[in-house]
Amino acid sequence: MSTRSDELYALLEELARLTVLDEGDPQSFRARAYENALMALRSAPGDLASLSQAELLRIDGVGKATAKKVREFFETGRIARLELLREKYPPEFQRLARIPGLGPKTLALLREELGVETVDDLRRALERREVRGLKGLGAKTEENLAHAIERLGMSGKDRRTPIAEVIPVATRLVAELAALPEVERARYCGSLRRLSPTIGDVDILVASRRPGPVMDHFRALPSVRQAPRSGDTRSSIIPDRGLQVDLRIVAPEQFGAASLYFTGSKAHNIKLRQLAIKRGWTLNEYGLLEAETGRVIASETEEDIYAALGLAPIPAPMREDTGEIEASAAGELPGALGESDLLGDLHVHTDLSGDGRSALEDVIDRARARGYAYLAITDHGEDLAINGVSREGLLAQREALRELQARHPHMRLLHGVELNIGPEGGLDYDAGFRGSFDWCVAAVHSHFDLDREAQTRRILAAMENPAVDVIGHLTGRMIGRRPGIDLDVDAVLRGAASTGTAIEINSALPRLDAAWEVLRKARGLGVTFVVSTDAHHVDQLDRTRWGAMQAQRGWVEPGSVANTWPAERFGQWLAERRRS
Ligand code: DGT
Ligand code: CA
Ligand code: CA
Repeated sequence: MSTRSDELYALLEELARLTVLDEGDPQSFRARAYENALMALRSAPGDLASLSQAELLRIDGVGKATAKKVREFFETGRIARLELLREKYPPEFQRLARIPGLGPKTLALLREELGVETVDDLRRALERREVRGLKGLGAKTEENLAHAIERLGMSGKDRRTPIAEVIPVATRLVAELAALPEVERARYCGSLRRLSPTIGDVDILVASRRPGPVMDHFRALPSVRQAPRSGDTRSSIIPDRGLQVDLRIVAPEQFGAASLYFTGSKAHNIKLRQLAIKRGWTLNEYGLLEAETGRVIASETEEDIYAALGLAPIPAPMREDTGEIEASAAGELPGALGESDLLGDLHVHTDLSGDGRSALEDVIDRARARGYAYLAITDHGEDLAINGVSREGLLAQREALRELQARHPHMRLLHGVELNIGPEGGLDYDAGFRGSFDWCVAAVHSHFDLDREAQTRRILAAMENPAVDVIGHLTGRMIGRRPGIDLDVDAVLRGAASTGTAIEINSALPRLDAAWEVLRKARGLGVTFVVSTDAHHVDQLDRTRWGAMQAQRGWVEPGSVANTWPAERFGQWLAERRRS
């Protein structure tokens, strides 16, 4: 996929989002049209840039308004309508739309009546109890909004952006920089590279011998079109969504030292520097140096620097100073799960689910192209409103899957389902039908506000159900948007170990669930994990890299991840846990 197309997709997504805001209607017909067109464009073959408006219109799902904008983008590099909307709804204002319970209509009302432009404005209006005076809003709304703002940590200078919103922007910037002739290497560092769930700002590092031209190019890049905020340093630029980007440019031989420094975390760096000082060295963004003479001991790669300090290389997601340096020195660092260690995907939707977008055959082809030895298709159980699938629907899918199995002798196809865990731990369908699946994910999709005791009971009940093989996205959190259910994590982990139920590491960036702190607590308890994508579109089968990094961040041993096991061993494990 070309970077140009990726940029177009990002702009169309933004256009849909801002159209909802502009029309004050979450069901906006025009926004839906952009979204549908986006989906169609993503799966259209060939180079979009070469298509005329008429040819674009021939793609099923692409209407005239979108076709025009696609042409406009490829001809001028911009979409005027989007720029208009961006002006009307600055990033600060857009952040307001992320507050749960604050729909576009209310937002428009707050802006008109109270001049609310930012989250801080809203917080002040809430404190002054001005919101309850508005039409249709009461004291209860005030309370809910205040609670939501506090819970999301959105207010003030320490507000953070969910990683899912930052990765696409940062990836695009890095690709654009890497394509410049003066640039030898480019990567993002900071909390983003450590897979922190929320991001303060983006730190991009470039290796180049000609920093001047690189900085000029950077400013001229399409996604960095907006002017730098006044008073900022040379390197701070705000592309979109109010994100700040720090660009640092170093000489190629310093790339390792600079990567280490700007990846952090700060606490990790400080510990490393202490190790250096003990040896009479200094460590900074330019290298590991002899303190007296300034002689360079190591600087080109991170591995060189770790080695000189007597350490095994530490994967970026682990660098939080939670014992990783000590473990590395003692040779006790957990193995680092790699994307390529995953031999199958065990949580995948097709368009049979209301929210699935890809056909069964396409999903299977893509999984095979990834070289998988096994794949579980897990569409939603019927209890899920709108998106769930009836028993008949699933039985028909089972037939289709059996036929496809004959065409794919080298990949074992499991017919699975994603069951919904009810408030008391009940599940969809009846025991007989549940037991007829090869693989059952069970996950929470409702009742997020029960207390800890009830939530814990509910999960434990699901784990004890003989049909359930794995608990999907353990808490149901959507990072920065919805907190997960409150759980007694220790009890849940013990339950997983004693029942042999696996815990999913969900690779979707908005989820990254179970959280890394939970994974860390599981160490040594004998819990089995699976790393799954929860894909709703074939492209999302590729997000295993985030799941693998999340496993690293949680110190999960690759050997305890069931979908690293060869098909035979995986099959044995499944058969055994089903028997007992
Ligand atoms: P963020 O942006 O709040 O999500 O978190 P980070 O970790 O990206 O922090 P940021 O952007 O302030 O700094 C990027 C990296 O630069 C950080 O992870 C470590 C390094 N760094 C920043 N300030 C210091 C410092 O005072 N001392 C040391 N040793 N390293 C620092
Ligand atoms: Ca940062
Ligand atoms: Ca920074």
